Amino acid sequence: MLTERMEPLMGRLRRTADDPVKSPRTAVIVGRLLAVAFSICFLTGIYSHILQEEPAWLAFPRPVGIYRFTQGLHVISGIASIPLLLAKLWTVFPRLFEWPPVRGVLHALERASIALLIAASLVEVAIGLLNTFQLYALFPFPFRQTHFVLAWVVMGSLLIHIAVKLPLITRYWSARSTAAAARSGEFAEETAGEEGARTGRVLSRRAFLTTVGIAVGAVTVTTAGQTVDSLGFLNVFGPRRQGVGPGGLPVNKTAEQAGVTETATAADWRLEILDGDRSTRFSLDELRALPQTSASLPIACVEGWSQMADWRGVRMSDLLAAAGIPAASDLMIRSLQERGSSRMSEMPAPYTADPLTLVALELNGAELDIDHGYPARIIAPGRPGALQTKWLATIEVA
Ligand SMILES: Nc1nc2c(c(=O)[nH]1)N[C@H]1C(S)=C(S)[C@@H](COP(=O)(O)O)O[C@H]1N2
Ligand SMILES: [Mo]
Repeated sequence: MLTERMEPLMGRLRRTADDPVKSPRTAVIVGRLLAVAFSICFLTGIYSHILQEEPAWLAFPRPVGIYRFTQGLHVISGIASIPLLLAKLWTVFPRLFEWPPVRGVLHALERASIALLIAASLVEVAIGLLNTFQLYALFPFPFRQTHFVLAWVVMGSLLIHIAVKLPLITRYWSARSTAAAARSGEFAEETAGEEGARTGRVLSRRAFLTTVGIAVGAVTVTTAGQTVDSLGFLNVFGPRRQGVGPGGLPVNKTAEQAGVTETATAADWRLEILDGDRSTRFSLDELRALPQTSASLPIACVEGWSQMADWRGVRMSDLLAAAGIPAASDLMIRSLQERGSSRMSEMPAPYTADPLTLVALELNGAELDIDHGYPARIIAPGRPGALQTKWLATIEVA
């Protein structure tokens, strides 16, 4: 009964397959681009995820902007994949209504993997985009872990999808192979849209792909400026503006939001270095009296914005030496902030010993603004912004 009523509808949907926009060739073209965007996003995402776990074996402090580059690429490729994903769904839409919906066990598995791929991809890019706007409080699950697990689901189901579709992908890989398939007559239904070459309807594919290209370009150039300096002036939708903020640098969390306005400005503030039960305390003047080092290092936030800045302060290794502690020590760094996920960070020895890792007291030639971590903050090369702890309270040898 249901089948009888559904068939004509499904038939009608299926017939749109002779539209070149919905032909396998278009699906392959868009699919290739999407696979590239997803792969870049996946690899840079894995790197970011592992870095946040602070393993010493992955300490790459050089080049200093390495994380700025990979995370910028992660968010750029993630945002670019949104119009590509929508275009791909549009292209294959008729085929999602294949009838009968299941033709056997293998076919059922294949369709299930596609359903999983579509659902996981949509959720993945949606929560990623929300994260760039710091809206992760919107969902009731931990962002980073969920984003990480879903990434594997997306890539796993994508690999299955590619494996299943491999004959079709190779058939429609190039214009030449597509023409050969059309000529052979063997794939008449699939290549129906390719007939448009004569009727002029192939133009609609070109128009479609041009539209997709413009959409990808538009979302990219209007957001990439949050991390690519030369595109800063086009940054309309990126949530952070380069150069805007105290000291010419954006602020991710203000002192007020972190609840440290009073403790950070208290006259009795001391930076405490702890090693077992030994404690050494430094006032701000005592920190200023130690040798001062300058370093140009970026703040590179996981959310996709980043900016270079000039920092000045005490080298971490000099500070540890002043407290009688070897430079290459694993550290636990704590902020005055009492709540919130970025109130502390671990620092593996390779970063601690790095001559560019500073307890910064100055930013861009002036005393640190309270929103940038006054009286003292961490700045280290090649690390995610979330680990550049502001409003330091204690540094403990782990
Ligand atoms: N104590 C503390 N330090 C912190 C944070 C925080 O919330 N609390 N945010 C971190 C994050 S996520 C980033 S990206 C950088 C941003 O530094 P900025 O606000 O000085 O630009 O600070 C880091 N240090
Ligand atoms: Mo961040």
